[in-house]
Amino acid sequence: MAKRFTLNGSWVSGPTYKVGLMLSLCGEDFAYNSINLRAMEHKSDAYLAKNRFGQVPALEDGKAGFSLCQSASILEYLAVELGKFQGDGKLDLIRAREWMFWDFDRLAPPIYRSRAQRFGIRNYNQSTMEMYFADGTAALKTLEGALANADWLVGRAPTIADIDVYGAVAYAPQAGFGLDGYPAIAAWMKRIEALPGFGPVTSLLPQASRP
Ligand SMILES: N[C@@H](CCC(=O)N[C@@H](CS)C(=O)NCC(=O)O)C(=O)O
Repeated sequence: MAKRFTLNGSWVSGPTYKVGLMLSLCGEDFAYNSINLRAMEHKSDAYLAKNRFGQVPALEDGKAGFSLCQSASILEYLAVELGKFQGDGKLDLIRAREWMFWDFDRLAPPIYRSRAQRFGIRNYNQSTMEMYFADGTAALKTLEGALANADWLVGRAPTIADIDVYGAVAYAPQAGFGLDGYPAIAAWMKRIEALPGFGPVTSLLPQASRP
């Protein structure tokens, strides 16, 4: 049977992982289109019709007949549409947005970019790398403080804020940020990893398209 959702993305992409993780935690089987970034498939006219910004991921909703881009927006759409991980009421969703905006302002860029450097995808100079290390460390300290006395980022249950932020922190070791000095983050990650449907960054996303 045709799947409702098709995720367009790359298995090495953190933002694609966030959406794959959300679908998986929601128990939603999804089709997957592998977008070849090296071949610039994400800049083709066909792909730009799905994501005007020419980035992965893009989520197609076959039932609604449209595509969405920006992982945080996609997470919020899925939460509302599927009635999962949206917290308890409107304010929780707004609070979740606070974390998701913060993530792509403070946390994800230093982690993703440091990782890209380590994988040879980028070639930043030393002072830029030092800046990313300082920025990433400051963001991890902020997160550690928030989780010191709370199981979840918003309210008393996991929300899209946790899924979104996890999708950045999970790449920290690959990016050269050790997590040993962050016990609250480590405990929170274990709580997320224990949720039904969880899959790790190394194996959740298919490496090839899947109908
Ligand atoms: N804020 C976007 C970021 C997406 C993003 O940075 N995607 C990267 C791959 S991880 C990409 O498509 N890069 C190619 C490009 O920007 O041209 C989101 O959360 O969806």
